[in-house]
Amino acid sequence: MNRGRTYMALATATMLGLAGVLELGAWAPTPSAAATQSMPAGMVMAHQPSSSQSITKMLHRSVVRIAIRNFAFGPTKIEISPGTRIIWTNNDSDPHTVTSVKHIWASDALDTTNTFSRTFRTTGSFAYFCTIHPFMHGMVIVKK
Ligand SMILES: [Cu+2]
Repeated sequence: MNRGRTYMALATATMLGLAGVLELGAWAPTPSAAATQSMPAGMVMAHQPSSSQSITKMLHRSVVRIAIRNFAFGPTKIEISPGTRIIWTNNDSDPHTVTSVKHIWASDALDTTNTFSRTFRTTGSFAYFCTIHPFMHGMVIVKK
């Protein structure tokens, strides 16, 4: 089987808007074959693909930065302490947004080098995505 060709097919499927189907698997307890294969395909190229299970712990910091690069939030899934301010910076030439899945917050479209920040004061899990590219997902976990 030609893995490269499979990646290309998945990347093409993503461009055609099937990303919604693929990304559902990314947050499932057991990542589906489609989800694990889709990660290195088009979205995360120069960037080390983080597994859907990995959580980057950035506890007890006042400020934490998340980069938006190659159509992905990095780190994708982070754990912070209450009161931490997160600053997202768009490093892509395409615009992106940082938008809460539950409509708790919504950024404007960020042009290249633009930033968006939010201070997380309450505990919980906060999923977000890019409204322009809905396959771009991130998660902020706030834990005491
Ligand atoms: Cu985007």
